[in-house]
Amino acid sequence: MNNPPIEPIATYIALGSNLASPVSQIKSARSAIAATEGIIELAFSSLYHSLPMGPQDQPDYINAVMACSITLAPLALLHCLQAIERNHGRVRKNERWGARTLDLDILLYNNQVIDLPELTVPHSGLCERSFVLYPLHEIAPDLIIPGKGAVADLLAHCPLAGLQRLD
Ligand code: A4P
Ligand code: MG
Repeated sequence: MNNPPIEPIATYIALGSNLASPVSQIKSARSAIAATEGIIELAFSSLYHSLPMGPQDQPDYINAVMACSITLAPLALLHCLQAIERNHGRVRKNERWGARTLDLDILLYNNQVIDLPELTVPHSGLCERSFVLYPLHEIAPDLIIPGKGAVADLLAHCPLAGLQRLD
């Protein structure tokens, strides 16, 4: 039997890349996400240049955040995003926070708190990463993060750490 249709849900997706023409990777990923059945783009932040978090012997990153309206269940969304990562040459290695052509993280799924082996929402790093908070605040200045507070308050306590907004 088919699953019942899901009412449109607001979701926020973080995009990051530091290999193989990062700006092109992010733009291409945006198009791929927006072209996915069950996903409608609502807003897209500026691109941001950021210094690597984690191992320092890797290139700088380009980051952005996208707001979407979706009719996909949380794990279905995760699997769509992982397929887009693979299509962009993402190879998963054992190194934590290592270089990658494309990383797509689900930041928020409406106001739901999800704690599954495969999926944690809100994303665990959301509140302390300038390369996530600043683009998120740019497109959703009044957003409240479930269990964490207002994105504007989180941002006020988050150093830029070298983050630069690109034109
Ligand atoms: N997973 C759990 N919750 C989520 C979620 N909300 N969204 C699971 C997406 N995936 C989620 O992720 C590992 C597993 O997390 C997945 O299998 C999924 O089931 P991954 O993408 O394979 O590995 P990862 O990204 O290396 O791990 P991690 O810990 O998620 O890394 P982050 O937090 O994504 O950080 N520096 C700058 N400047 N900019 C960056 O974008 N990114 C990273 C990666 C490191 N340094 C960076 C940046
Ligand atoms: Mg990831």
